[in-house]
Amino acid sequence: MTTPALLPLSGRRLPPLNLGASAFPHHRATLRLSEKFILLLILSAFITLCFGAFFFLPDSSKHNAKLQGGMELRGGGSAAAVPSCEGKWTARGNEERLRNKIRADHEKALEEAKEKLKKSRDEIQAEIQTEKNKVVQELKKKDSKPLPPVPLPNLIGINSGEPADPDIREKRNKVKEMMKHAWDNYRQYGWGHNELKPIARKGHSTNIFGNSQMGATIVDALDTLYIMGLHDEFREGQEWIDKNLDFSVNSEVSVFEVNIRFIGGLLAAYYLSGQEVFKIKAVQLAGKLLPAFNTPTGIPWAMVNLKSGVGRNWGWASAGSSILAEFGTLHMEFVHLSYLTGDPVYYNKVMHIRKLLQKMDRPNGLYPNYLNPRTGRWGQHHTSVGGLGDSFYEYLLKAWLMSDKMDMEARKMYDDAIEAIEKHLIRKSNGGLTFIGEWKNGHLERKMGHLTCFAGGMFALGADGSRDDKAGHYLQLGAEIAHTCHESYDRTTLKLGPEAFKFDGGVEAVAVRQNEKYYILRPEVIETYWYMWRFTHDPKYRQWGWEATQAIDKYCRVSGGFSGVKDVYSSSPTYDDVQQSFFLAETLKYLYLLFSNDDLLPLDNWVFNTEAHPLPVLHLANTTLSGNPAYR
Ligand code: DMJ
Repeated sequence: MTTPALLPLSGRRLPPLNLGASAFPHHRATLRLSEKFILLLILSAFITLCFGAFFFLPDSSKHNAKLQGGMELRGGGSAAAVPSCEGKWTARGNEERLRNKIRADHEKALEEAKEKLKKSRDEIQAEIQTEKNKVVQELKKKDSKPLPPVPLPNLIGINSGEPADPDIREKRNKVKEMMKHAWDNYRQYGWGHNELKPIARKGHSTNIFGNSQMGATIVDALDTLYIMGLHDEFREGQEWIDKNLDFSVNSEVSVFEVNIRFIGGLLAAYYLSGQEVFKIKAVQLAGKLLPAFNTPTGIPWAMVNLKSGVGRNWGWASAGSSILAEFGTLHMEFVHLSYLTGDPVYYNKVMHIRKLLQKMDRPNGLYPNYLNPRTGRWGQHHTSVGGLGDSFYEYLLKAWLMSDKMDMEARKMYDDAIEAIEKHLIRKSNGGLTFIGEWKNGHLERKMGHLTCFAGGMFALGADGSRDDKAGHYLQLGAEIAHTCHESYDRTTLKLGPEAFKFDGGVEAVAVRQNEKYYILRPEVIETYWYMWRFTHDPKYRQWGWEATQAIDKYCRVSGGFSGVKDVYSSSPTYDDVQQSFFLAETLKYLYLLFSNDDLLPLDNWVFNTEAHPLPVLHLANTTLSGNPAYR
């Protein structure tokens, strides 16, 4: 450190200290100089000590010293800048200054509080809100950082598909008109809510979406709007998502539903339109789902609170179990998330689930619907290709398809599962209808759900590439399931399928219990018609699809949208007053595709998630699918 006081003393630079023999003739002068120099050294050491002491004081005293020094300086005297060295500041003086400072601060705070109190409650609330908004904006800025660019997969066939046949074109236009009716009414009466009550003409929601208005219908409908060429409506939806879709809400949602509808919907909208906002939102939401995987086994909870990250399972599930169709229906979306972000975390989560399932014993080769995420043990040995099990099997097949048929591990798991299902769950009724029953309490329940009807399409989709080259067999199985499910529609008054139907005691493809007679605008039967149409081009599938279109338009359409009906066997049906988001995402999309050419979303390039959101095939290297995170 340079000591400024050295210069004024001599008025010039001091000569170097000379202690050699040649120094003696100038002894006196040299001594005087040395004395001066020593004095200077002592003085400079003293000053250095003062500064040093300041820096080496314990924290609190340093703070006080700074505080007091600062106060003195502001008070107008520079002499007190080094007070302790001059011995001017006694302990009492320090205390006094500190007390004054505290007093001044208190007075200032009191003044500010008085000012605040003069303001009205509304003004205070507005101020708090402004502060909150600032914080939220800051967080949003942080969250919406652009993601690293990745090469987009082959996105072909995202437009048109216009059929040449005028009759088919008319049918397709009818479906588009129905979509417009559903959307416009939601737009008018339910905008921002999750779903619509088309009769009460107001918003609707269920516990799967939590207690927040997350615009489920908007997100679910986007890609259908896009492929139908409803671009103004698509843009409205995009704008709402951009401005309003916020996941920092204290809301407990279903991990599965949010994944298939929101993440699937956002990813599909991103791939189709190329708009970054959808990708960013999908990634933000996925981050909020990750805490659900914090269980002793890594099998996720069914529900997670988006804000706190606390997860739990449905109260009704066997012994606190997670559900096969829920934790087993994440793979497609999570692989895409890792692909788009370059972050292996999503991929690792779903691969962990797969590995765990591979290691487990399976009764009769079947996967039970319930698995306890704490113990890693199966719950009740119930197996279903309908509710609670369905899309787990679907995602094994689709994992293989979306890896460009490289993920052989998934294909093997699918083949094994399907063989066990065929052996233990698929039967022919007395009247010759092929059905898929459910395994319950050690025996086969001869009942099939509407949900199970998706399996016809799945068998057809998986025919190519099947073990022992049984393609023909699986295509035939798909056709038989399609036929059975069509019968379940045809044997009703409204020509709409019941929620579940039996093959027992003379009953064939008909619902027996009152609480199984409803139709809630579900897509599965139409989904199977569409896959069968794509693989066979048998005109009966378009015919059956048209029957369903007319029945929906006749019995489910109301002036405020579309509603489910409570009894498909009644000629005067009552409405359930819910327009489900999957009606726009799936039912109308599959109908539209059924009356479009095959070059719209070709199945060689696109794989539909279980909510009918198309995701492109990823051309991933084989090695990357066995646990290597470097798959981009
Ligand atoms: C949809 O949300 C999905 O298809 C899901 O896999 C099961 N069921 C509903 C529609 O019925």
